[in-house]
Amino acid sequence: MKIYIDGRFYSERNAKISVFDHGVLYGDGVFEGIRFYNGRIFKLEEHVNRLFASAQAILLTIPMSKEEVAKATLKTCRLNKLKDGYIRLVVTRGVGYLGLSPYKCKKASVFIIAATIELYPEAVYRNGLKVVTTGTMRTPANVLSPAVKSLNYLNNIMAKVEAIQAGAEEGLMLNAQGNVAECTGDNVFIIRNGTLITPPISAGALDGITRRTVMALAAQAGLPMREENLTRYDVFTADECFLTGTAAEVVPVAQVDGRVIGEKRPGPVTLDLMRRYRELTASEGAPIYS
Ligand code: PXG
Repeated sequence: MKIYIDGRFYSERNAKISVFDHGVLYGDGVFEGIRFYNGRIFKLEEHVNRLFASAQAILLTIPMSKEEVAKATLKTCRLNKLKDGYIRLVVTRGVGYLGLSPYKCKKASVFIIAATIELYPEAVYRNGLKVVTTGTMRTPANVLSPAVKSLNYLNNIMAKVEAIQAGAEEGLMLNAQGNVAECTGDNVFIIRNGTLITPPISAGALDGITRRTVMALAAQAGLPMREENLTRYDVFTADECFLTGTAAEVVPVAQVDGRVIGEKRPGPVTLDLMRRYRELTASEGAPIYS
């Protein structure tokens, strides 16, 4: 495996970051998880744009242009001779001293890993996920904007731990008002009376690229869609529920806190959007080999 770090490629065992990097010391940095399918990176430009927006929000200067980041990402896939997989694109604050101030860090570091990914088992896409509500709530915007895809994932990780300990695959995270924000690494959608509903980003969700893609696919399919605050009751009583994320794609939810959702099996709207999403990922994206 060849890993990109700051303009050079390293073998897996030589790909190293300093213990003085503030990404390690404080989780000070931003990242993206990106998929590539059939030799094309899906939504590369959108991911690079979100990376730069996250960096802008935390006063982090990425020492490359967007075009350079996109090119380095494509090259990392190409050098690893991969056609399908998962990319982790990370920008850390860089090497500094002990002490919080990021102003002591001279230059941000950029690293890119292109690998394969373990999805949920195929059965989950046929039978649906088990989800539980977590006591750990989503970081409120007045603590750290949930729109920033930062290296601070501890609250999501703690929520994921709660979900796993409860025997579920995913955790449903609420905001400070008690409304649904999102899951630990995915956005949430429900279908009620033929309408697709998802919480607004202001409810405390990441502006998911898969979320946006699914909303566009719903519009193409002529499916009524709106953003609206959702309670747990709304999710429990939905006709269908699914999650979206780069890693998970579109994944049906079968059960939330022991309540069976709809007919338990993935519903027709979910199945249709899953199919449309797969068709799109198979045909669109920035070519790695050209
Ligand atoms: N919400 C959160 C909190 C996320 O981290 C999403 C939603 C979905 O966004 P995209 O743009 O991917 O549709 C994410 C991103 C994992 C993993 O291992 C998942 C994400 C990030 C890093 C790791 O499951 N999801």
